[in-house]
Amino acid sequence: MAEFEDVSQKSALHPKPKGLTLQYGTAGFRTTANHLDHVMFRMGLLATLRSKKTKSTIGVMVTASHNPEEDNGVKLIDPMGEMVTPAWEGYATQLANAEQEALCTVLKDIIEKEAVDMSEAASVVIGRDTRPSSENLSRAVLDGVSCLEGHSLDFGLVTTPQLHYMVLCRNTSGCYGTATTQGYYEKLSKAFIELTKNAPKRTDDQKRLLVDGANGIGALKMREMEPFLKSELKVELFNDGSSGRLNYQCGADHVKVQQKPPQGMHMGPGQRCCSFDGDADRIVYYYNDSAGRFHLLDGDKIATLISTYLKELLTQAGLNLQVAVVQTAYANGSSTQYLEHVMKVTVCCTKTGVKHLHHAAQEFDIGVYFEANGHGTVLFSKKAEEQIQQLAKDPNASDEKKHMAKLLESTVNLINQATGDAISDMLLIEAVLAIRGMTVQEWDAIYTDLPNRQLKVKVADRRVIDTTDAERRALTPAGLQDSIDALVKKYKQARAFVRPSGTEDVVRVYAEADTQESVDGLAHQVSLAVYQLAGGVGDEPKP
Ligand code: G16
Repeated sequence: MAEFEDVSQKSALHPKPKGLTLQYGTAGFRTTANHLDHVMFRMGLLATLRSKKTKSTIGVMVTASHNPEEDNGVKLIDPMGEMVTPAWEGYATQLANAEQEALCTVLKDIIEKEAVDMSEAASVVIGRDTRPSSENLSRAVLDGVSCLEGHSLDFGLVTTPQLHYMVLCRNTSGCYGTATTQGYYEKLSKAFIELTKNAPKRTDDQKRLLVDGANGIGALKMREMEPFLKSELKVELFNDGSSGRLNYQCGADHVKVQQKPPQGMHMGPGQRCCSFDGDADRIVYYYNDSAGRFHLLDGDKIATLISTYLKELLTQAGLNLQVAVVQTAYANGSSTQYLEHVMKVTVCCTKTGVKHLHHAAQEFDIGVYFEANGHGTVLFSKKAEEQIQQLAKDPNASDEKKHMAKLLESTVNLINQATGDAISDMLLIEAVLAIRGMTVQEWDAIYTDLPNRQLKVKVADRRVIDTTDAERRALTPAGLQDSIDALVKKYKQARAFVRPSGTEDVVRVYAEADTQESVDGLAHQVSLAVYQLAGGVGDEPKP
């Protein structure tokens, strides 16, 4: 086939460093940017095949999200805006790792296995974050698409969730929304303004929100969106990319892991603040109290706020729809306890990675999913959306119930159901707080987090750690889980687990216990166990 000659020729312009092997991780490929040109070209090829196979638009986002600026990566987006399926993740790994001379054979194998009709048209949309390497890497993706005669549309600088949204809009013929950034701003801001009409009158101070843009794409897009919000939200942007480095001492990951504010933000006591991550698909909130103590409101607190709000609306609307919350092993024990025992919602736990949470959330009428790191959204089933719409226009329903249904409709419109979205989540949180007349302190007081700590350990090969039970227990290396169990027993209300990261070359350690001192001790001892039993490299972890 002519296109294979083209693939052979063009792939020589995007050579694979010999012997380099990469794994499609938690959210695609991620490594230092200068190792990724061939991967991008090949993901352009794969996205084109996926588009031919599904007869739909596929998305390719060039980003390494929370990773340092010198890294880069790629996320593939399936037709309904969700992450690509596990089988195609496998193909992505095979393609990325094929040596130059084997590339066409691997490609042909995938075409055969998936019975891809090469005469089908293909459409691929591409976006990128603000990393200096992203522009060239996205050109490599475009090269891959054109090699297999796919049609491409380059959205340039967009947040990851904006690209997910574009894919979903295009594959629903515009039913989900208009597939432009303008369409995205209009849809979300209209819903936000509708919702905040139901809030008690707010002062400018109450509308004020400090936003840390992680020196990334989220800051640029927040600036673009601001005029659409008609002063219903008064955003003050910090770390907007005009000087600092991407994710350096700022951004959602830094704030969550370090449990401290980002650099450069001037927070008055009680002031609501939030941080986006490098591609604006995660958000965490925080404030300093009058004693100067830092309080973090992470994905767990966000899930609690949103699910409480939804449950209340559903009860008042008289709709019998099941709300469930999906979490991961990182969810703070207090949040799970509160959701299960006080709110009485179904809670389930999946492996890390939005692809797993998204999938689990689809099983419920309304699935609220959030990772503790602030990555999440809400999924409404078709049944839920239909019941809400019917009630909103039911002539026999009471005004009160219709009003609740209208609030639910605007809530649905405000949420990016394709994936977790910092901007959409932020607007939803702001709307909920406004409607309920709630301060950030009152939100924080819903439950108290157990003290917790996250650490990273460098090992020679993180794949030696295999886990089970939604990553809460380690199967290998031998003896590691027994050591963790023994350590956990020494502390009160304690829990700990370890897992290999799928985005960074580290093993992650998580611990929680009754006091900060205990949890810091436990996390350190578990890190030592990882270092000793899983082939630690470099200096031994220090307390
Ligand atoms: C990605 C994933 C998240 C995951 C995070 C960390 O986030 O989308 O679901 O929680 O990586 O994953 P790991 O612990 O495996 O490194 P992002 O925001 O970096 O794309």
